[in-house]
Amino acid sequence: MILAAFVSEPLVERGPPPLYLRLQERIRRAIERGELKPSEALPGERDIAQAVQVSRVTVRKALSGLVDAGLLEARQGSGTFVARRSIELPLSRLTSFTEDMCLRGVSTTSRWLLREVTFPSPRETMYLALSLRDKVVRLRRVRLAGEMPMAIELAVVPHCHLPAPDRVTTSLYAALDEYGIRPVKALQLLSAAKIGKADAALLEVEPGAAMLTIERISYLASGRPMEFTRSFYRGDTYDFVAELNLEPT
Ligand code: 16G
Repeated sequence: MILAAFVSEPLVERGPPPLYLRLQERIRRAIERGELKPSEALPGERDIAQAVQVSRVTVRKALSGLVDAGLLEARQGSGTFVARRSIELPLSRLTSFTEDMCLRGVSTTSRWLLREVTFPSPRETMYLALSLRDKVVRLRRVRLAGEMPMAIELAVVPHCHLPAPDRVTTSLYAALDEYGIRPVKALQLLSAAKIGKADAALLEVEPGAAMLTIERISYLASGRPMEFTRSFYRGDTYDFVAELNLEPT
């Protein structure tokens, strides 16, 4: 069995802090560095104990402390796993991916899959209320939070609103802001799906894993649609929160 880097060296008793706390520190660091990924299984207690040369009681104490701290999850009968780190996103605020992540202290990057100026599909023409001669900018990206791929996002914007698509580096909304354009309203459609093979590779999950699809049409203050997006979010990294208010009577 190949053991993870965090158990590659024995822990040597050298006075305080106690061994279980030092083992916890190693696991914590391995999670922070991404050597242990969310939902990844840890080696069994016995393997860890042998590899770092401490007793199983010490390993159990270290793991149960990390389970209590929410960093690990103990699953009955199947072992100990790195906890899923899910990000809660509000459903009622019109923010961009970059702004949402920034609020959570996470930096974002994009892996570009497509950036083109082209004619819209019939559906896009309809969603964006375009004429058959209008062109659109089509952007397709894998959106990452830190090192982790979170979503695949297709954004379609009328070319007249984004004459220079190269201006979109990290954030589409920041680039639109530069043209003085900002959506003030959006309609979203949420649905559940299973991820296909090609997208699974992009999001580094197993084919068939659960996904959340969100389609959004955003509107300018004038009522004109300015963006159609279709995003596939990894089901294990997002929770969406909706705030519900009583309609004033
Ligand atoms: C969000 C929006 C998407 C928008 C993008 C802009 C949802 C479901 N979708 O992902 O419509 O295009 O933010 O993000 O919230 P950016 O400015 O970071 O490129």
